[in-house]
Amino acid sequence: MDAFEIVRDAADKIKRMEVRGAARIAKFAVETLKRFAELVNENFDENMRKAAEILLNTRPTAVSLFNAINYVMRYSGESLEEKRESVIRRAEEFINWVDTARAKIGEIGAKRIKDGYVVMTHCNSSAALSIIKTAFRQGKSIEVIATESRPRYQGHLTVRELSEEGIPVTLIVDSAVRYFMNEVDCVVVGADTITVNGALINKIGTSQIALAAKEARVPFMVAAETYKFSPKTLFGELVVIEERDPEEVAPKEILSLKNVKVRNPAFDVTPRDYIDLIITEIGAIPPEMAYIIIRERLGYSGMEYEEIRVSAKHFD
Ligand code: RUB
Repeated sequence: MDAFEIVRDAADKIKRMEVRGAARIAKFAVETLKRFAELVNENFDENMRKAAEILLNTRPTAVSLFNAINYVMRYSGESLEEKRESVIRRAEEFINWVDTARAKIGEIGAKRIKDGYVVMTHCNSSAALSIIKTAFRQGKSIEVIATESRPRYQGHLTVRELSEEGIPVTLIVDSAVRYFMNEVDCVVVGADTITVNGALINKIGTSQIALAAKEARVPFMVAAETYKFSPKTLFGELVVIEERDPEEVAPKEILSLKNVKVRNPAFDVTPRDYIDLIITEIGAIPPEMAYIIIRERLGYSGMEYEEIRVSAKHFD
């Protein structure tokens, strides 16, 4: 495969959701950029930029993809070899960030899960599951309630993963969340994006769970690596919510009915008032601290918009 074919093939895998989940998408995009940089021998800057844009124009909502690509694209060097080495080094740094952050979130978050807890989770988040698995590995007897997460049923991945780990898990339909909430001790979900004002963007249905949790006084925790915080929201941009093909949610005979519209948003927004804690790899923080993370951890203070090297064309 030639270098651009590798990138287009990777972009296709992300679009078709063969590779999915904010952390996995970010890591996969960075691995792809690294492979690309190893193969490119001319017009390095221009070709890197093109490859970065192809990858960015896949899924619009998870800021992890944007942060990952921009991390790598801040490479330095004068000669081709220096630039190539810098891309490879930065890509490896980012990959290491993904892996170590997930483990650290597991350690920190597990302290909030007590022996005997019933934990509800939604979709399939590697960060949220890291917390649940760490608590279980510490010997705590816990149970999980997992939503199926229509329309793509990522809940099936979650129950499979938990079952392999030996963790008792109950699968429920998304609309049964309120029914089961009184049996739940805490909710743990992942994040696609955290905005500067501490709102969470995650799999569609997350905000309903947060609402039900608040009403039932059940703590609602978010597991989010610091690369899930959005510098773009600091500059006033809104997060684009991906709306997918209606065919994912309704059969053709319904889609062809007169006067019927079918919509399929993939994510929703949970306001910060519904979030008790965000578990990051650098600590458990209240959502109000999102700005500090964007400024101090990601290094954007609002002055250096030009520092953001690559933006998705279709979604801006
Ligand atoms: C996945 C989803 C996950 C977050 C966090 O959506 O909403 O909760 O991406 O996952 P999709 P992780 O399946 O549409 O990509 O913690 O693994 O990054």
